[in-house]
Order: sequence, then structure tokens, then C-alpha cells
Amino acid sequence: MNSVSTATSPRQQTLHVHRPGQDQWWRHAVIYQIYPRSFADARGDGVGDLRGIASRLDHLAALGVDAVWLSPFYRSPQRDAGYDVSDYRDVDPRFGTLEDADAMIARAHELDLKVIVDLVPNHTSDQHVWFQQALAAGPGSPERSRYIFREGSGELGEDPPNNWQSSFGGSAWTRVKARPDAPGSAWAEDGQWYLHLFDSSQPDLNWENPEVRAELESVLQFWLDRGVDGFRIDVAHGLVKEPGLPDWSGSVSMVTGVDEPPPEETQGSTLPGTLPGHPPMYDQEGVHEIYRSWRRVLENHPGEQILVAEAWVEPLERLARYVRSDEMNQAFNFSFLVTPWSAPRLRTVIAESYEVNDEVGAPTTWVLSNHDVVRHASRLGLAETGKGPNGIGIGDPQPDAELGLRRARAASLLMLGLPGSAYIYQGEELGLPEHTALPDDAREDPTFARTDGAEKGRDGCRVPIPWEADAPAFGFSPTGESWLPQPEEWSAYAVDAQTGVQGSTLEFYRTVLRLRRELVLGLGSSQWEPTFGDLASDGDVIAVVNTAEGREDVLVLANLGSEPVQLPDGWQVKLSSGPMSGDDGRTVPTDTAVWATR
Ligand code: TEU
Repeated sequence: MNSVSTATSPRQQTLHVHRPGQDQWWRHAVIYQIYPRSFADARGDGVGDLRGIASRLDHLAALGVDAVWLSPFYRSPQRDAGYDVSDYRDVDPRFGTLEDADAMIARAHELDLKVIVDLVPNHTSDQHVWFQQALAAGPGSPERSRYIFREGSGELGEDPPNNWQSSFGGSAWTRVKARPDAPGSAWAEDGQWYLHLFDSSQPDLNWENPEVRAELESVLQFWLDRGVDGFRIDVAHGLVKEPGLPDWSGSVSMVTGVDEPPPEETQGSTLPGTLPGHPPMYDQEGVHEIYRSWRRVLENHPGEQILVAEAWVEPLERLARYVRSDEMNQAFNFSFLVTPWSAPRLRTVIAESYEVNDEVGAPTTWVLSNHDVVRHASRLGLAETGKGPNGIGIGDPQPDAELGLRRARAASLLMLGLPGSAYIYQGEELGLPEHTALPDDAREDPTFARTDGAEKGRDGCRVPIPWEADAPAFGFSPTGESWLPQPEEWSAYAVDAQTGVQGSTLEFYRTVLRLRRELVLGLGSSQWEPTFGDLASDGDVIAVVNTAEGREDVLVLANLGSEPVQLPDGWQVKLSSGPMSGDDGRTVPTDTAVWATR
């Protein structure tokens, strides 16, 4: 039984107590994720770029966010939309130049927005000079030891070294000579295999090699010197693998985390302190030492830059180990993101999030959407809520758009009323749904091809966003080009179609963020509102009071039940995610959230 959600005494009602001095920007920032391919395209080739981003940053300043995080814009063959980096110190020509990056960072700072960039340390692109050198140099060379090359199993080495599966489907190993599109001369014929937890074009780096460690620290330094305010660390739980690379027949797939725990007979991890059946490629003890040394790199730099862990690690207690005081500053709260639309389940994850993060003195974060998952305006409109499928196609069960949006607005109001830092994914402020009818031949996510179409993949949440209802490509590009087709109905979601329109999702987010900032909700303390008694512990209402000295208390209440509920006495509505009901406007309908003050 969870002691927090069944609490009865006032003391046990406490969720989180703000500690004096813990007021740094990243403890309460609202961070907006820009997906560069799909934000704004200044050049008109259908792919978003850095000049496009710089030209639209005023929208984000007006929205009221504190920081932006940009998915990778480095030089890359774009086999995994930029998460396959071939040069960490250059901008891909599709996105612009280093000068464009400098100008974009400068413009953001002018608007008082911090800039967080994405660092991909688990793997490089196969077009990275290191990997090309590794192929050319052959087995046993120092060049190969920057990656994870092994001899195959089987009599002739014809089988992969172990049974690991790629998160994108298929084996996690590719044999050097077997690769069909090998760039000729540099390609070796020695028959070794290399490890790739993702696409075969994304070879995993060998983090046992000091040269790899030194190189990535120098990359951090490079971007710190260009003025960035932090790094989002891709696959932060994956860098170190268990020695010996033991077989593991569990499956780890995109979005879902560990899908299938390994069967009893499987050899799992034997490391002390790891969980039974712990995947030998994830969340190994050795990763923490890396983040401790990175923290030192940041601390030696003037200003206050941060590290954010993208780590699909459960339970939350394990995740909190990434944000101990000498490691990273924040970790994405994916446990919150994947929680089904259920008040008891959400209450549990909210309580646990505070418990584990407070234990290590880190801020809790909240996130509902990103470039890897079905947008929450659609996910919450599916018959089964929760982590959702990896993409939705024409033949799949379709979300209920109206229900999804109603719940999405309620979920966002709940999330943004809670102390901690919160993430917004581009387009979510427009109430944008997933594109659920993309033609298969437009799909680019490697998961689609690697699973033979069994998973539709992540393209549906990556479609270029609409700015102007009546412009070509809805103002995404001046020419009307768009690397993925946009649904016609998206004109209604365009920024200009919602600006100044009362009740629009955009104006709703603007108001929410303005109030959140005015009341400094991100730095509040929080407790369960006791009025609901049993209802709050077992029922369909989530009710949290966000408090701070010197300002009014704010009740953050969400009704996930099928019956309307009354606002407790003494509270006055400040803002709601949808229309209130009842003669006095104090009734909270189904799938509606409210902020109230007293
Ligand atoms: O995603 C990584 C990711 O989601 C994995 O951590 C996965 O969920 C995990 O293995 C399951 O436990 C990041 C990026 O966000 C994504 O876009 C990239 O495709 C991927 O890394 C590879 O770089």
C-alpha cells in the first residue's frame, strides 16, 4: 500500500517541501522542445533550419517559456533524424552553419530564453570519421576499440556475438562484410560484428576507452564555449554495457522501455545492486562516474549550465540516481508520461516522483509529449491510454480527437501547476494531434522499416507545425515544401488562427504559463488537498495544493471520473482547462482540470 496516497493525517498529506536556496532556474523552468526539422524552414527546402528557428523564437518568448531544448542539428546523414551524428562540432548543412547556430543562441538570449542542446554520446553515425577509420584499420586496432567490435559466434562466426536486439527492431549486431550499402573501399571484409542498440547506421561507442571519454568531454566544452545553457543527454542509461556482454532475451523497444521481462531461464545481469532480469545494456553502475566527471566540466565553466538525462529507467528510484547532487541536474520523468489516464495511477507516480527526487535534492520534472511518442492530445484519446503504440497508421484504431484534446488540456494544466520543471513539445501549445494517416511511403523513422511496418514509428508526431492558416505549408516554409505532409485540418491549429481567440489552446497555454510564472508555482511546496478524503485516495480526483510564503495558495485539481465534482469550499476558480459547469460555475466536469485560489 502506498503510504502517501492513503494518507490521512495532515503531515502525511505532504508531497514536497521547497527548500530555501533551491531556486536555480532549472528547478522550475518550463522548457520547450524544438524539433529542428519541423519547426520553421527559412530556406524553403521543406526541412526546418536554424535561421527559421531564430526567426520564430519570439513566439516562444510570448508563450512564456524559460528555455528551449533543440533536438540534434549536427552534421549527420539523417538516418535517425540527426540522432546519428557524423561531426559533433559542426552544423548539418540542411540546418545551416555554425554561424547560424551562434546567431540562434544569441537571439534566444536576447529574448531571455536559455538554450539546451542535445548530446548523443551512446553512438555515432557510421559516417563519423572514427567509424570509417575503424573499418579501415581492421580487428584489434586502436581505431576499432573506440566502438564495440566482436567476433561472431557459430563455427565460422556467422552468428551475432550475442542475442541482443536493437530498440528499432532486428539484431543489435551487424556484420562488417554483410552490410549491403557499405561504402566500398573503406569497407572491411574481416567479418567482425559491431554493436548498435539502435539502427545499423548508429554504431555504439566503447565507453571503456579513455579516448572516447576525452572526446565527448571536449565536445561538451566546444558547445559550452559557444554559449549553450545545457545538454540533454540522449540514451543516458546506455553508455556502459555489462562486461562480457551476456545474453539477455528481454526486449527493449522504443517508447515502451522494457517490454518483456526475460524468461526465468535467461541469463540476466549478475552485477550487485542491479534488479533481477536487469538488461545488461542499460542502467549499469559505470554510467554514473561519467556524469560525475561531466558535472565537473560544467562547474568549471562560468554560468549555470545543466545536464538532463534522457534515460528510460524504472523504477523512479533508479532514475533518481542520475540526478544525485554531483551528477545530472534533471531527468525526464517518463514514468509520468506513460501513466494511463487514471487518477490513482497518476497520484501514485506524482507522489513517488517527489519522494525519490527530494531524497537526492533534485527537482522533479514533468513531460507528456516529445518526438518519440504519440502526441498526448491523441494518446489520451485512445481506448487504452498509457504509453501508447509506437505510431498510428490508417488501419489502426484511431484516437477520439475531441476526448484527447479535452484530456490533454487537463493533463497539461495539472502538470504545469505542480512544483518542478516541465517540458512542452512543439505544437502541444496548439493542441496539435498526432498525424495518424501518413502514407507508408512518406515514413522515415527507421523503426518502420526495421520492424517490417509492424511499428508505424515516430513520424506522426514529427510533422512540421502550422504557423499561418492560409499560407503554403501553413507558414512552415515559404515555398510550401514540407518533408512530411501536413493534414489539411491543421489550418485550424495554426498559430495565427488561435492568437487572440478566447478559449483557444494557444491562449490557454499563454495564460497558464503567465500565471505559473507570476505565482512562481514551479518553486512551490505541495500537499494533497484533504477535502476529498477517500475520494482523493481511492477516487477519480487529483487535488494538490501548491503553496509558498508570500502568495496565495493554489489548488490544482483534475477530475478524471465520469461524474462532475464540486470545488471544495473557500476556493475560487482562477483558470480551467475547459468550461466549468453548475449554476455557480463551481462544478468541475469530467476530464477537466482547474486552478483555484483562496
Ligand atoms: O531515444 C532513446 C530511447 O527512447 C531509448 O532510450 C529507448 O526508449 C530505450 O532504449 C527503451 O528503454 C533517443 C532519441 O530520443 C530518439 O529519437 C533516438 O532515435 C534514439 O535516442 C537513438 O539516438
